[in-house]
Amino acid sequence: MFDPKLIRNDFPILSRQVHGKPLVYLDNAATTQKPHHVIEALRRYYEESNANVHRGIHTLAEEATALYEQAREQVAHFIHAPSARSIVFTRGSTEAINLVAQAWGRWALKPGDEILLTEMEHHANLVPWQLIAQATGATLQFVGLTADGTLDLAHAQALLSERTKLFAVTHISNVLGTINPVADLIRQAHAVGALVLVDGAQSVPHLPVDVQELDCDFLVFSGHKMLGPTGIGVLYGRPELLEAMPPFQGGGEMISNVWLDHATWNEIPWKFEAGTPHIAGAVGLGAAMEYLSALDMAAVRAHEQSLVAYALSAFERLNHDIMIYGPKDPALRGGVIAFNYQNIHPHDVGQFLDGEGVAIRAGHHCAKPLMRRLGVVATARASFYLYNTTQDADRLIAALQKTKETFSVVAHR
Ligand code: C6P
Repeated sequence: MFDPKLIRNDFPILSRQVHGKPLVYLDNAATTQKPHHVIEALRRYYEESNANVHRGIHTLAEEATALYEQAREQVAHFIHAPSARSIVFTRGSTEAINLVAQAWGRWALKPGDEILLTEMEHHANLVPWQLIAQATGATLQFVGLTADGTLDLAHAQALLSERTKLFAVTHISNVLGTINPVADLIRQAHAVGALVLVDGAQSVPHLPVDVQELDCDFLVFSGHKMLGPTGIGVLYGRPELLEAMPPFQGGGEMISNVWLDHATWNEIPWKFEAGTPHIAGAVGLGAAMEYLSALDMAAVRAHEQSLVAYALSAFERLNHDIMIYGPKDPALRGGVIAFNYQNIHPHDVGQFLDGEGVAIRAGHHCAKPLMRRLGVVATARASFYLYNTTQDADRLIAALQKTKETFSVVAHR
């Protein structure tokens, strides 16, 4: 039975106070807190098995290598990848997208080719494509949005053509919360011969993702947004694509043999892991996946959906002049609620809420083109995760009530 009140006991940071008030952590789209299980896995790794991987023949090196490769197996299992060969460890979603843009893009793109993106992408799934388009002569196309913040699916269909070589699309928007119908989009893109990269930074932590069912070519996500450490992330790639792509970075570990003037490459996935990797990070991510799997990702999704439904109706009852972005239907959105008061700057809202012990994010959320599309420079954003409760939503709403009262007084002085 999924019980967020019990789950909270596993997260030591959630019992701290901020400005003399119990912390309500609602900045989970930025990064998540860590359970004992992950902290303990990191401690155990450093206290008992720390060594470099794939290099030594001593016991610690063998243990560290086994733990690192076991984490890769755990990742493959978590996203239902057919084999751990298709799992490349990166620093995060950003590095994973840059890897595909540089390694696949430089190899596969030529002038006249098109890369299809959407207007709701995070900078991480936009700027790497701008760079590779400039380098190769490929052009960028963008799927527009409907008034309620969903993708314009007719526009996507119209833009897909035999010129489209890659469709890179976010699974869940980090601003609108919109859950995109990626399985349908992948089918449509494949029908014109395009590959699809799914940005799973906001989806893999929050709902069941099965790469075989989706039939995506690439999937990226970040460990720190799913209870794991910062500095570790994942690129899933179809093995035949990873085999065909040239390396991303050169150095130790990614080679098979090296001469003074040339080198040959290691097998996948190590071909894409130059240098000493974040071994402890991978071990921590494996532990995070263990923890999430024990809770069951379908239960995580159900909890977040009901929490967002609860919070959205509480927002409505507030009856403030608040604009909420993204689809109204909680079934169509993840755990993110971005909003703006008409007359209070989102940074002021964020700062006032911090004084109440409520942590949210305010800013452009690394999605400046989307902000422009929404006609704002920034929004406030509350984002929920498995350890949040309806009491947290109540604390948010009570703090917003106080914000409104305080700023109304200031405005009328
Ligand atoms: N969004 C947010 O507060 P990294 O930084 O590499 O772990 O993740 C990048 C990234 C890529 N795609 C999406 C959809 C994202 O939401 C993010 C990270 C955080 O919204 C930090 S800006």
